[in-house]
Amino acid sequence: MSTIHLIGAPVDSGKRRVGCLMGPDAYRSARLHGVLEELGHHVIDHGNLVPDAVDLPEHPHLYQLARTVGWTQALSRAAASAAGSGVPIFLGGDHALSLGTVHGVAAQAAEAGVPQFVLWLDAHSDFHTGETTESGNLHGTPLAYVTGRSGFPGFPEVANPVPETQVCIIGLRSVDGPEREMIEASEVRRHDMRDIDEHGIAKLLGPFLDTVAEAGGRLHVSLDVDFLDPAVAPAVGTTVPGGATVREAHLVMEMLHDSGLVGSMDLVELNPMLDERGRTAQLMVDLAASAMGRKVFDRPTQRLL
Ligand code: 5AB
Ligand code: MN
Ligand code: MN
Ligand code: MN
Repeated sequence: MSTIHLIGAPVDSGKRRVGCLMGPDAYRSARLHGVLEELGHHVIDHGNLVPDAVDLPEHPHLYQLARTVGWTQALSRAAASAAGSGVPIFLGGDHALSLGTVHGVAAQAAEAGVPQFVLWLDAHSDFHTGETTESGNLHGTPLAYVTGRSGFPGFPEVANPVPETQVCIIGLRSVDGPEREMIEASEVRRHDMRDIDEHGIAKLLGPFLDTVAEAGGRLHVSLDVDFLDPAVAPAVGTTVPGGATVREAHLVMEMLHDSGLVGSMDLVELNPMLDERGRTAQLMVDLAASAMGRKVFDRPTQRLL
């Protein structure tokens, strides 16, 4: 059984469409705390973080740069301190929050002498830098930042970049031109939806988990709602058809739990404004429960919000 730190991160500055700030409370309303306690874990809800006040001028292209830098600083500190004493689960908030969470857990891992690995479950690669992003939306940039790329003015220095070979993206089906070029020139492991269709998701994830285990590493999991098919997870601003099924996503979570390698997790991009009777929040809570040890046969047949 683990100590689980629930850390609310109502980050809404990573893109134009608002609503992700309600994410943490949607997870609370869907009983995340109780569900994890029922699995026997010691669960502490730390409430919601607030961003540092950062004095930076408006950037001509990068949307809400100062606020996102403020979140990155605050989240990095929180992640570094929680990672040493249990499993933090960050309740987003949009994906810009991972600029801070991965920065923080990687710093703590370096201090502890443990190799940090990252699993990115997402339709998108989030591999833009501040220079390549066309939209200027920073939720499309965290993987480039935490792997140590330049083009992030005002952000904390990345003293402990996650090595490319220690990053795996699964679920890809929407990648912009400059991202594709940078990823193809990198050693980041990546699997698109066709790989999932052709090989099955377990065959993609298994070898990566073996690599983490062999290295004695620790895994940070970043779960973007749009990894899932929008038919089952409508509450996200950046829907892309053709995503993972409910069972594929659960299988990933079940394998993650069996591996015993998960050190921290982000639940990101849930926009409750776009949900239908809370079903996306509910599905994300169910997935988090699977990642923390719930078995298929333990799942309630029906639970109404
Ligand atoms: B998400 C896009 N590549 O840069 C951009 O949802 C989308 O965190 C980014 O994966 C999507 O704006 C970011 C077109
Ligand atoms: Mn994302
Ligand atoms: Mn995405
Ligand atoms: Mn393939």
